[in-house]
Amino acid sequence: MERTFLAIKPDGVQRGLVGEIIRRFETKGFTLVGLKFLKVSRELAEQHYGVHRERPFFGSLVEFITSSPVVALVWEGDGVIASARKIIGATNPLTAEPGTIRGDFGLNIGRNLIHGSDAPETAQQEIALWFKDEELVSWQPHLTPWLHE
Ligand code: DAT
Ligand code: MG
Repeated sequence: MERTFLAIKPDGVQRGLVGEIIRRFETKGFTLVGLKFLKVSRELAEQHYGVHRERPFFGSLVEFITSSPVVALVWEGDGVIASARKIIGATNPLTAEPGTIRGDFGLNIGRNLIHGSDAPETAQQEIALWFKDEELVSWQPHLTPWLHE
């Protein structure tokens, strides 16, 4: 079953949007399999955003993500990686569609509330980077027959 990694960034936590953001994935019908609340170390931040190391915004991105706690999440479901990206919206909240998390709650590309894995390979890498195997919970929601034919 497909899994993706999401993180509610420091701005989402500070603005009291943790419940609202989690609610969107819960009510869509995806299954929560991992959740933790943590202050991100510089090492973890630099690994997580390693692909952006050469970009001009890398320093401020690492500063921001380590500045205040985040909520790390793993969600499971058919097509969850692409669907979560749609629920999150475009990288720049100003141009993100209304109805998406970034479109509804954000203004600025450096304060875009939530991270979501962009492909199966990055999802796998990010889940392994942020969670130990034993921190992920496989379970069968009783709602399944009401969500899937
Ligand atoms: P996304 O988070 O939509 O996957 P990304 O992987 O291209 O976007 O970039 C990672 C984060 O870096 C993004 O959420 C916000 C920040 N970022 C990206 N492009 C930026 C830019 N041009 N200026 C400032 N921050 C930027
Ligand atoms: Mg990305």
